[in-house]
Amino acid sequence: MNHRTMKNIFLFLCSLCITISANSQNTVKAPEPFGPLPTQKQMDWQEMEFYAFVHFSLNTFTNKEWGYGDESPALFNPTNLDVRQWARIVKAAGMKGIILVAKHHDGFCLWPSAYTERSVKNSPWKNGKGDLVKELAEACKEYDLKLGLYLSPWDRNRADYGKPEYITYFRNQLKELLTNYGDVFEMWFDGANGGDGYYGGANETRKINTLEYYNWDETYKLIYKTAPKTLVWGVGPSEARWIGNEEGRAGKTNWSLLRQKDELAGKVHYTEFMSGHEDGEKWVPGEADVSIRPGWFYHSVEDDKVRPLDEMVDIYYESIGRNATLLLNLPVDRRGLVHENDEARLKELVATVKADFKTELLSKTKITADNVRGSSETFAGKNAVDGNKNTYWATDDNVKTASITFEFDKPTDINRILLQEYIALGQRVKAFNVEVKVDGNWKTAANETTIGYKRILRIDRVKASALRINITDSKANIVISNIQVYNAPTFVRMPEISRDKNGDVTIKSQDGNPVYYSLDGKNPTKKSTLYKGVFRVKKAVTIKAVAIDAVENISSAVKTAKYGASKENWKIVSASSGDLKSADRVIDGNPDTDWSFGNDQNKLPQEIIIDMGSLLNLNGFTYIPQQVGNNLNLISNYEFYTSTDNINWTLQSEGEFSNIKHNPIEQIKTFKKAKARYIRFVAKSAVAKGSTVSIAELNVIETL
Ligand code: FUL
Repeated sequence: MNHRTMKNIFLFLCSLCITISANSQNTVKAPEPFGPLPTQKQMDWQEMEFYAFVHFSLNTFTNKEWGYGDESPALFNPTNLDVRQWARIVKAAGMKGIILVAKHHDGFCLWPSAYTERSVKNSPWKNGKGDLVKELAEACKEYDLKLGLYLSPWDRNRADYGKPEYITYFRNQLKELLTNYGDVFEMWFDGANGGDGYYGGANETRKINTLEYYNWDETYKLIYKTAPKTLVWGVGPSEARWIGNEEGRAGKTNWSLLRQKDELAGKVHYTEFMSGHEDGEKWVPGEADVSIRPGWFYHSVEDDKVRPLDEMVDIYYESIGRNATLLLNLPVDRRGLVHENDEARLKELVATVKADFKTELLSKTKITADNVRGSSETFAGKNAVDGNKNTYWATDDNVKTASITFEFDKPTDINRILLQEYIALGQRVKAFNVEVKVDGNWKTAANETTIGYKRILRIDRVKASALRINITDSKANIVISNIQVYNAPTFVRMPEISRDKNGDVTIKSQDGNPVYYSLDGKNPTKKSTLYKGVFRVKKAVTIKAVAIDAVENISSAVKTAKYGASKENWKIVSASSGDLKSADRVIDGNPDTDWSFGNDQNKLPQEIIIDMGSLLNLNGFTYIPQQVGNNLNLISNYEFYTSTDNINWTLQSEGEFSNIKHNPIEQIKTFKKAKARYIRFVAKSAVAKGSTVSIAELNVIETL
């Protein structure tokens, strides 16, 4: 063989090598999809991540959470309604859309429906010429936001509710909403259904079988025919599910899958929605809904009860950070505006989140994955940090455990880890952990389960020279589209304040930081009184406290606790049943302890009488329902009486604790001023079937 021939053979072999390696690149196929998959509509929806809810209707003007159905449309009279203000605030917060409650359970419609007189057309707002859905649709367009709508399946006003005619009415309204206002990104069907109501004057209780009555299959067909781009949420064979609580929190384990067939057969308890079902047969991702205040509708008594920043930040991490979307309610007030306090809190939340995710730290690291699909660049570890949502790190078929390691060029402070699966191919990861290399030693920083579309972990800050993600269990081979790491600024948590029956105040800082407080209503600083131990304040007082990180000199948000006069002289006089020895829990100042009365033998109503020890001027009371436990014993209808002598009683307030089942918050009821020494609280009906009811705390609202 001459030199030339050898060279030719050499060149031939080289080109063969290149071809083989090029082929091996090209022939490494993408992973096969696994299990139930999202539709494009569901993926686009999931990427919206954060959007707003607006509850604004007759309830805003009647100060209720649920209207009975007999309220006059004439009460709907906002003085300064400005949907562009809503849109501006929502847009500035980086939210991607607004879901408006077009009709709540009382049946009042915010658009001039052709099928009812119970709408804005019979309200003084714009002399009956207004159409709020239209106005909001236009504002959303202007601000590049998507519009979603809530149409309550339950209607406490309609005489035909419970009959087939109502279903025709309901579907007609659906058609109106889905055809007259442009694209609707989400249609929201709430699960609350059947119960007492006005029902055209019948004033009775009507129970329906939600799953059968609405014939959801037909209703959904109609929706998809009219508006194929609309994603349907909630009851029926929906494309997204409730997260199982109204606190905006998803489970740490959160599958975007659901055994929806079982659910439609009534076999799934709603608490399972927090985590979905690993073996679910359909892609039904979770949406976490929560109001920025305790209630869904605006109540001026809640102006100082806007959820604290600490809670809002937790909600963010426990919804969007746990593979759910976040639907945050802004209850529009009687002016027709998002309240200043709510806007301010939202801005604080957004600023915190922005600061937390300011600088990504992995993109400059050295990356090694211990398994890369077909050893191909197309599926290498670097694809998880390239900022491209369509590229990913993937492992070989059947490789369900694998590690990816990131080495920093120098030890780096880190405390946030963000992971995303490439969900177009299904949700796979069942378990993973995170290790950090500190001072040359590997240690575990987190042990977790699912990832899904997005998972964000908050870990204690560590100075790591390297980070390793170990996927320890997966349904199929691993497909990770994004991994990011951040060093969020120190977040100092607010202190907890509690006061017992005798007026003894305890303040606890959660991270052992020093606490400073004030009793004069002013915001405390480092110059205020340093908390050194329990102190006593018997009179009505507003306590404000902050924790200050001693090292970094960073302050927490201000914790505010308002108390009436101490309950030192309060005594339980009598109760119609129950263990009286422990009845003191109703007045012990601690919402985490409760007292039960009534049981299956002792039918409701049941009542408790309290002596407050002296004559007080009252104009309201609050009932804190049982807070601790799984099946809470909640009161749904009540009467509240006052007396100066424990003989003659005056009924001051009666009614329902609306929506207490899904949102068991402190219930605040106000009435006209009354002098009283004794109060009598009657539980008329319970949420659960039995007749055991429970009270965590009763308080009175004093007036001058
Ligand atoms: C609940 C309803 O009953 C509430 O009033 C509110 O609309 C909330 C978002 O859903 O179940």
